[in-house]
Amino acid sequence: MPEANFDGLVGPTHSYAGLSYGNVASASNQGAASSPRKAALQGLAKMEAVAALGLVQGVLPPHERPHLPTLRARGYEGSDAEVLAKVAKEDPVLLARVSSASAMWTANAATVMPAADTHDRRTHLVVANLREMFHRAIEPPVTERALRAIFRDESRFAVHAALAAEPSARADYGDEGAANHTRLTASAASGGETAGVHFFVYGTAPDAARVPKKFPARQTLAASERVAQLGLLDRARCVFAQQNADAIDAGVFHNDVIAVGNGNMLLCHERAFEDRFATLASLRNVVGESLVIAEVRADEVTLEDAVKSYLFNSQLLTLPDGSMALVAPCECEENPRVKAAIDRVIADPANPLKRAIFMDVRESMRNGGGPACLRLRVPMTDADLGAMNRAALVDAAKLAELRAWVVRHYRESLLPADLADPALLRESRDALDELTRILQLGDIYDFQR
Ligand code: SUG
Repeated sequence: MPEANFDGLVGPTHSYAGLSYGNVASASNQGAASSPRKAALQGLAKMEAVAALGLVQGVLPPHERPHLPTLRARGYEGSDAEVLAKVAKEDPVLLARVSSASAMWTANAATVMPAADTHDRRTHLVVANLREMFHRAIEPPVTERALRAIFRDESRFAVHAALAAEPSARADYGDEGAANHTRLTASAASGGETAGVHFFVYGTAPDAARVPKKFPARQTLAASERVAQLGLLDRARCVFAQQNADAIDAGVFHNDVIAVGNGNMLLCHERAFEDRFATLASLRNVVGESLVIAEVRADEVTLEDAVKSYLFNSQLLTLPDGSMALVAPCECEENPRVKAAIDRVIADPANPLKRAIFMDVRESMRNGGGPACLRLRVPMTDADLGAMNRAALVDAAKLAELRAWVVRHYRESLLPADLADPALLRESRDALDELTRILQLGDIYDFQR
């Protein structure tokens, strides 16, 4: 069975607040009007397109936003409406932070290590701590509850809490989840039956010769190593490599903005890794000679074009017939150099990639989130699939139900000033309360407890 993709449903407070330093799109769209409804519908259309390829598609819920418990923990008192009014006046950036719908980018929810690769033969999911950005560092507790509600059977799944985020000389754990992790196999098969190699890409380490000068390196080597250890992986089947520091400074804040791998194929930019030759050689060594590395040269696609088009944030998927498809943002089709690079890779018979599908996820893209950011991959076996909470999977009926739910609850348009509107808080809670019933998640939100 091929891997399953769990996409994040965009939340009702989706907005452009310029919260992510080092994320070029987020910074450049700060203050723009957003459309939560359009964003959520674009996400559902992508899920529908991937499901139509014959793949298993699931969904992860948005988080409760604005997150009042975070504001109360920081000393804001009174009714919910009073708290919102006070924080809007005193600290609008804090209000934007606790209102971000950033949990939609589920590539940052966790790192997934399937049963085929772990010593106890369970699938391990380590929730990402996302400690580098305040608005994302409040995600882990609810992400953990959602994952536990979906991957309930402890004889098959082990959900781990996020790594404790305090930096110390011994263990500096900055963890961004699957966005800095790729699982490769010796064939196109990427599902739970096939043994995999785990490729962890970090931005910084204590002995790194070069680190980014301008923007933060979010993933640390210590965190990647700890995740591999918690997942009970065989160290001989893990490769750790440093991300290119110049790429981070060009806006590549996660590795999945510059490289994507699936099965026996790695599609990457030539400036993805700090030590390009050693990194690719160790991957070839561990995965084996069947590994296909499709590199895109800087004279074909500049780092700037890679960041603007999000070419490498495409989903590289193995289809039921064993060939691969690339689900790319439509921005890639509109950039002639990027489109030519995709065509070149598809035309090369050595590559398993046979087709590209272009999707409009512009609402998410404006915050630096492409198709691959929006999904968490879970390689499963048929038995795993039978053991999970299947209400979190989507088929035509569930997609129709979710579309109707979005149209019922989501606003057409939102401005940063609207985040203080107590009606928005009520609308969001009503929507999420209903969603937990649709997805049979139980009471995962603070307002439900
Ligand atoms: O963490 N953007 C997200 C985008 C995450 C993309 N994920 C992956 N590459 N896997 C981030 O920077 C922007 C929110 C704002 O500015 O309003 C934001 O959080």
